[in-house]
Amino acid sequence: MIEEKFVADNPKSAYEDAVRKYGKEIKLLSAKQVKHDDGKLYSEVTVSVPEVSHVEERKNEEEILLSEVHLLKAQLAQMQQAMSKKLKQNLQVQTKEEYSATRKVRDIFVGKGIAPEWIDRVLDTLKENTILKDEKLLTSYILEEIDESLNIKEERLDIPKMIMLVGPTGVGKTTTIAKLAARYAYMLGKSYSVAFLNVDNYKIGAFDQLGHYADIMQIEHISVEDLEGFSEGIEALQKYDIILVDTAGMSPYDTEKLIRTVEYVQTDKARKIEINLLLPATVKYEDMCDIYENFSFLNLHSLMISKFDETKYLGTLLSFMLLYPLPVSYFSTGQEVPDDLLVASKEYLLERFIGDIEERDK
Ligand SMILES: Nc1nc2c(ncn2[C@@H]2O[C@H](COP(=O)(O)OP(=O)(O)O)[C@@H](O)[C@H]2O)c(=O)[nH]1
Ligand SMILES: [Mg+2]
Repeated sequence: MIEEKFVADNPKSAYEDAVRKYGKEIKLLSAKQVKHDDGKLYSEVTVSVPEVSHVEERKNEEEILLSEVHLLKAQLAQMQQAMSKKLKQNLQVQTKEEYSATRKVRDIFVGKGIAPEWIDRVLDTLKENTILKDEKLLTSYILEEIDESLNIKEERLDIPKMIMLVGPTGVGKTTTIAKLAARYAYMLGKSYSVAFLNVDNYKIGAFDQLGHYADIMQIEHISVEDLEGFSEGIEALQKYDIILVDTAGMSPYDTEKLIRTVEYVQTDKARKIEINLLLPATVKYEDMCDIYENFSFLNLHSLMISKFDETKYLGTLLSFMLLYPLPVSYFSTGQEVPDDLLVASKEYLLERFIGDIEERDK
């Protein structure tokens, strides 16, 4: 219990000062008027504060409240920190998921022989797309992209027609020509008149493979010794709907002659010559590109692919088709004449490629 004296101009304001300081629980002990040294009259109010603890309590309460507020603030800050940490972790997990899904799918396609540069080009177009986080979706998206990008040449038999097959030795040019002849002459709704022009100047005494097929199928065929005879041969076969031209694997010297001859023939408006490069599905990517580069000056019209039966893996071939724009017309799927020939189709390529991917996935 303390006593305190409050001084003011009048007793009322002195008392109010006391209340302001200690609250209404104070007890009025005395109130008097006193003349001070300055000669003025002042009111002196003396009060007792019954429970000092109250004041302390209030002070304590304030302090407690304040410390609670501080505590709360600290807890809030902690919570915020924890939340943002968790958020960050979640984000990291997401990008990790995205990263691993994309990486996994990329690895599968690249492992299957699809050119990394092509895959990366596709993935680049998907930046921040949610597909990148989903292996299955991403795989089917890439397969769709492959499907869309493949360039397939429709089979069109607008006559008169002349198809020349070029390519390295042993890729199946002569065999494919025999299959095409059988197809055009006997296996379509309409029967076309077909003739062979053989520029495959086989060695004397060697087996005339094309002549053999011509005999069996009763197909007109002319063999020319060299490229000079080529134009004469075409002249002689003008009445046929389709002329199929077989060539040998060529030395650079022969190739030069071939270009000149082809240029000469191509100026002949009567019959356009379609030059087809025959590529085996079995060679590695670099070889495909090399073969293509070596023959591309011939102004290639389209591509045919042989030896599908000799490989399970089509990634390399698909890569080549994705990066080189030449349309593909026919597939050779074995040695059997005339059965092992297919008109090129995306379905065939993708079916085999997908089968291959699934097999790997198991
Ligand atoms: N497995 C397989 N062998 C083929 C295919 N096409 C051709 N061949 C064979 O490959 C060899 C060379 O064929 P050929 O037509 O003489 O090739 P060319 O030198 O390019 O005329 C022959 O034994 C053919 O039977 C094919 O698609 N698959
Ligand atoms: Mg041949």
